[in-house]
Amino acid sequence: ATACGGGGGQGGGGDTIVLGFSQVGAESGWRTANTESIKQAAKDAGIELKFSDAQQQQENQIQAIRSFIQQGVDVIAFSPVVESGWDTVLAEAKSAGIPVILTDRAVETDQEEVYETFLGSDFVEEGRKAGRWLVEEYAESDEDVDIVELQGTTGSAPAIDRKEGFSEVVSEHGKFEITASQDGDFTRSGGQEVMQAFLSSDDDIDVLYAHNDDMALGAIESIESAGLEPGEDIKIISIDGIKDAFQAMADGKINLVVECNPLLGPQLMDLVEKVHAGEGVKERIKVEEGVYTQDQAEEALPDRKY
Ligand code: GYE
Repeated sequence: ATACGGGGGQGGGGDTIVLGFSQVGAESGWRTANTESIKQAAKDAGIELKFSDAQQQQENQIQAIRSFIQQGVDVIAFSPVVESGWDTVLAEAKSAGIPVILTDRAVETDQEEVYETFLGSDFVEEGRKAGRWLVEEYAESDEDVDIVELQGTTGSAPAIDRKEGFSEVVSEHGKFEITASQDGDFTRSGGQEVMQAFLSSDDDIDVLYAHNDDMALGAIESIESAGLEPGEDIKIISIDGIKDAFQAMADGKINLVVECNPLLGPQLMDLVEKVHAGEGVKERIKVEEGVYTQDQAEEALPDRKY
């Protein structure tokens, strides 16, 4: 029987694109905004989304991708929790003839043509932006500057690249020294715990460089519990630009936020449609981002979308 109107529904019209998406987890404000953006954009584009949350575990992601292959989805997209270890599952998707799109984070592979495109930020450049601001900030000072670093998840593209870009810039100046650097897994609790450990072994920290806002916000709690003033006694730089970080900046507790835009949903759905239609897409698509200081925070706050 044929139904008039009705629109879609199960088994209706074979032209609805089915997208399997494997998300990293729900570790940060950035991630939550990214997930919402993807879900909303899929709805808006009329794409059927099979969404799976890997709780920051690579094996969960591999399992999810295998299950998408088994279900015969049209396109697979994922945000790889770590950079390496994807060759086998990517080869499996390829031999099943299912195109793969990487979003947010990159993979490390020497295989050719195992994914269509990578949509995401330039994390090395974000690290450089953080470093450049610091160099400017201390331009007039001859004293040594002790920096502690809160790294994102070990082995993840943003942790590797944000460290690299930052070190590249600050290492050109002898006065900067990264005295401690540890994994806080991109979470508030991770940031809080690791910062507490940093503070108990060093009472002369000048700067905290956090690979994301959530770790910086967790660290602020530890700095305050230690009787110090975040943003004053210890300068704080973080990356992402979530509302809470803008609020902390407006309150004087964070000094610089390097923006990393999570609202990738609409662009991703556009790529899904193109790839599904067999159209060529660029191999690398970067996201445009800014840098914000305390004097801009208050004004920018109402317009922040995440
Ligand atoms: O900066 C962090 C999140 O991959 C860019 O992951 C993303 C990072 C983001 O947990 O907050």
